Amino acid sequence: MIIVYSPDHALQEGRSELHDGKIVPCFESPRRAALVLAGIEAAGLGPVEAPQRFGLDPVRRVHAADYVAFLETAWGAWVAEHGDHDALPFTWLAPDMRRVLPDHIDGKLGYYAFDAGTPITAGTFRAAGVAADVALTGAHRLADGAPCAFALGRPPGHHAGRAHYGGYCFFNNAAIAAQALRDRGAARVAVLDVDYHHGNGTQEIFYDRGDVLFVSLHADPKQEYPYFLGFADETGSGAGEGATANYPLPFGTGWDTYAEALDHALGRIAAFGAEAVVVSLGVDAYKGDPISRFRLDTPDFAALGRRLAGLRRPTLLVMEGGYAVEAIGLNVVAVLRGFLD
Ligand code: SP5
Ligand code: ZN
Repeated sequence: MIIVYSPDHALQEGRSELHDGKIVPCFESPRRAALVLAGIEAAGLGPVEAPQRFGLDPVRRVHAADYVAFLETAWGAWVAEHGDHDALPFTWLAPDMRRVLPDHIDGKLGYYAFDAGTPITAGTFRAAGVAADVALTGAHRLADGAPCAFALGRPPGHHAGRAHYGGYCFFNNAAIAAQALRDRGAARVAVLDVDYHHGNGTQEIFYDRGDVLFVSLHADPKQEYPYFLGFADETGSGAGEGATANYPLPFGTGWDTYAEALDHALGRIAAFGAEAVVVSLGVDAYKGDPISRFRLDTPDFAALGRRLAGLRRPTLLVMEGGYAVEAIGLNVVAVLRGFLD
């Protein structure tokens, strides 16, 4: 399987995030991708290829131009105001307030962010651009005829919406790749999100579109982050009515419950007639994940990979979450091996 990877992901190295009322070291770290690559090399999977550069036009196919420009300039504005340490917002827009873009960087962070877990650093914009290039390279490989590819990038993407960031995500790599597949001629593309957290950004981006199906298995937002999207009654709007499907699952979900929902989700993708599938591949449903509460074990990830392959469609796997760093390589390799079986 083609693995797309660049070491430039390490340009995003946040220092800390707000977690359980404390400032703690970031869970989303460069070690994650390095350990996944090490696992892939140890398993003899490959070839590992560098991404091509696509620039920002394909990013702006799913993100607002003002949002992209904000990310490009935020670090400089932050340093000028506060000095050379990570930028985090401390206040946000409540629904009854006015959505007017502030001039001050602190207000801008609150305008575009939705959590205090996603630091902007000196390298954030470049790293996010490389992560988009990694996903885009995989998408173009599929469009050129490859049956599958794995986009091993970070920062992750599925929480990033058209004009907001959060959940360790800045550019929505999976959405950018899905749009690129559409632009390369796939009439219908499905995004299957198996990260433990709901892919609120991806859902928002495609919510009113009938050409991209979004299907997500995740912890019930009544109990878990991101809390404010991902309920079962969200099914799309307008031309996208029926092209969103959410499977919220309870804390403690293990493979049996998960597999039942997964089979249902895969049935939706087959019925939709997807010509290509983008998988938002988080492995944070793992039983040992430090911030998650599902119970999948490493062999279950192999079973997940086998089921994904059972769709028998061109498939791009895009790295999302997974924070049990000691197991992240094994879990991702299990998915890839299961897929290739
Ligand atoms: C890409 C991705 O997986 N992003 C996840 C972002 C989650 N950030 C907030 C996590 C809050 C977890 N709270 C769990 C409490 C455990 N004591
Ligand atoms: Zn996640």
